[in-house]
Amino acid sequence: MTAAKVYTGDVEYFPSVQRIAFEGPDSDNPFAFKAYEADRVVAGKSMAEWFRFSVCYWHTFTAGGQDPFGPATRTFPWDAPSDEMAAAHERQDAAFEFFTKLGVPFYCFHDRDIAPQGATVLESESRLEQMVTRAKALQQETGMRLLWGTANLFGDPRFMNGASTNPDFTAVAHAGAQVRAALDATIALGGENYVFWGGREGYASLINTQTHRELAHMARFLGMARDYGRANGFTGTFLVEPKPMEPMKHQYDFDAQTVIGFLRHHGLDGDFKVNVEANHATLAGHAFAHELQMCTDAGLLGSIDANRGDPQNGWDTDQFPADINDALHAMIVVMRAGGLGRGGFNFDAKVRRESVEMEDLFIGHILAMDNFARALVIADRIAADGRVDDFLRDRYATFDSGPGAAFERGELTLLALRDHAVDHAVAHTSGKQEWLENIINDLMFRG
Ligand code: XUL
Ligand code: CO
Repeated sequence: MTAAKVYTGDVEYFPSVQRIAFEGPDSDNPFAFKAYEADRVVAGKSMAEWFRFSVCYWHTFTAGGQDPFGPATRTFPWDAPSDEMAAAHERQDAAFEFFTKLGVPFYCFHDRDIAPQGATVLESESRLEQMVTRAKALQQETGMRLLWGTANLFGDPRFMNGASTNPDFTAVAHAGAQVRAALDATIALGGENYVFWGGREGYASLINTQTHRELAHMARFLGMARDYGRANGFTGTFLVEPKPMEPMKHQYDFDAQTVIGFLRHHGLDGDFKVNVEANHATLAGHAFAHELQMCTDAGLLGSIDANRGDPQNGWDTDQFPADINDALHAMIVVMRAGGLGRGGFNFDAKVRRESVEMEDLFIGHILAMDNFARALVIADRIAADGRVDDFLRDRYATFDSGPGAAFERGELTLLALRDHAVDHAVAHTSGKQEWLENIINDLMFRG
């Protein structure tokens, strides 16, 4: 599933790092996997198949650590050429070297990550086409695949008031032009999914916003993108990525349940699913696993942006996912769902601004891949042990037969509920959370 050999272009950008191999739990080599073993079969599927890991272009190859208080702290050698397109070629070579050395099967990009915006719509389209032609050749040479493409509809000042929800129709048209080109790119590269993250789709103040119109425009826009994609051969899944705030105060795609309701209300749920990002869950006041569970229940779990927030910081820190407990609870849900289908685990994550060595980019991804691999193994151990699943099943046993089952089938009236209550007292049954939590902690360290 991963590239057969390491790719290097004219220049080798990461000469100190070779292909990352699995060396097992006793290894102290920072450039080796301790837990992620691509071919190891867990619960009927290889680790590579469970995860379909993906590297994102933006945090790893375009953003060097700039924040509102200071510039980039990492200087990328591929940014050296003064010609923007020459730099884009070098960045693409460096990206494919990184992907193939890390041994992931997938990558993701925004249009502007791989091709710098031109002075006009036409120039932007032609630049993207050039970079897609190059990407196609590199994918063919390495076996790398595209997990998803997307359009950056939040960076350019023309989108400061929104993209598909902009109060100015011409801005909506510019968003449409970008999505058209990004869909063409995704189709040409065999992308498995196409993502909409509505960073500017929201508002700062009701005093200048007609929310009902903006929401209707967003639904219309998504439907137009769906129709264009389907008419032009896109067979993958469209994904909406929820986030409650940042950059806008109120974002329309607040959380998974909001997006699920929106997709169903507008009849988009046959083509669209949800891309759940861990840090966005934190910002919405939810656990990562909660968001995954809501999507699973709705049959709309599409893909995952695997990262983490910070419990003390209220913004999108996009850290590499290092928390085993968080990953474990996510994997329990993903395993029960049977996996992500055409989705994958995309590392929408960045190394800290202070992590300035080029090698740190590898170390961040190795940390995350090992963390999820351990979580998968522990989730499987919990399933095999059976006590948690047995408890969960028994807890709802009153709905499995008799009047509880009739209630679920819709055969009882409110009066029938009342009659049952007259004859029965409620049993005082323990929820056993502490017992279950200790089973999980125990199984985490066994084996
Ligand atoms: C921003 C974010 C985006 C999307 C793609 O918070 O997560 O990078 O994943 O636009
Ligand atoms: Co994301």
